[in-house]
Amino acid sequence: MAMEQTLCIIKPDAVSRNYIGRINTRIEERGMRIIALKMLWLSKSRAEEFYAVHRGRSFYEPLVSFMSSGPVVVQVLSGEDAINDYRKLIGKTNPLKAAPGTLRADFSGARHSGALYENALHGSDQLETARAEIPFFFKQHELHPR
Ligand code: IDP
Ligand code: MG
Repeated sequence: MAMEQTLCIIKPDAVSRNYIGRINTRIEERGMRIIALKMLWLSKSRAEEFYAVHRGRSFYEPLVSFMSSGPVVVQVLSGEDAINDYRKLIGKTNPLKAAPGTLRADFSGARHSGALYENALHGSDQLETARAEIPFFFKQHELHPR
């Protein structure tokens, strides 16, 4: 398996409920390494840009409002097969259908609000996506592979 880097965002629902540490413990216990991280508050226009591929979908406007509703943690994870491995760890996009024990099943705001876009975590879906999403938030010198 190849060493890969992937972008993780801990979304406002999970940050506001104080789940940063619990989520990152699961990521580290899985064997992935956090090689860059920061907390920031996305503007509406930055959130629109990040999710531009979904423009026009019914959930786009509420998703962008949600993603700019409070601080997020953005981080780069590294590990063997990290892109797919991390997607497995977070579970299905619909957090109410994610398998028990996945991060989305355990930490999403949707469990309380029913809003499906509140699914706690973002993860790059493939290599090309990761290669575009990581520089959206980090400069090369901010990554610390180890
Ligand atoms: P992903 O985050 O699992 O890759 P995408 O299809 O790329 O899923 O969608 C991006 C984000 O948009 C999801 O994480 C979720 O927050 C939101 N989203 C996707 N599909 C729906 C939906 O059908 N209803 C509400 N929100 C959705
Ligand atoms: Mg996606």
